[in-house]
Amino acid sequence: MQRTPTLMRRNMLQAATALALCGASIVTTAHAHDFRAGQLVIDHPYATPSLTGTPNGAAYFRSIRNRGTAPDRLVSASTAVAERVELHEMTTEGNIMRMREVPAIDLPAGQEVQLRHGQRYHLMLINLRQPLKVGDRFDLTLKFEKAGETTVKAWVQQPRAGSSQSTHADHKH
Ligand SMILES: [Cu+2]
Repeated sequence: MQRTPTLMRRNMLQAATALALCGASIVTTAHAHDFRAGQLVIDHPYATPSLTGTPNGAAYFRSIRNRGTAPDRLVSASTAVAERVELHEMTTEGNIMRMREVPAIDLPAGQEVQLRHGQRYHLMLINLRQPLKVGDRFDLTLKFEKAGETTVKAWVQQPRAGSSQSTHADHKH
């Protein structure tokens, strides 16, 4: 009978260790999240908080990585939080920054395309149905030419200090 308490104690220790490990992995994934669609790795979809009085918002990714041997393209996106989503390219002409809608964002084979705030491309959320606040999460459905459709979770967060000061929320369409 003397063995029982020892055994119980060991089991409790194992349970505690398992809990600790489990907790650790939850903490790690809370800082970044990624999704797969075929050969594509969609890393950390996020959106900036919307500005009061502006109808539009913008969504970004840390990157989309194409691990395959064939090129793919992001051809459209949609979300319940906005009337529609446009794929935008930012260009600088002289000192003027311009945005234009593009039919697709190329994802070359074996390459990682950066789609962060202040970089070449972003997703424009046209006519938001609700304001986007820091900490919110929303579903964003992406359609790729080859990898098909996939729904990812976008996190609303303040862009890191030092990134481009331009907000795309106020440009006209
Ligand atoms: Cu835009």
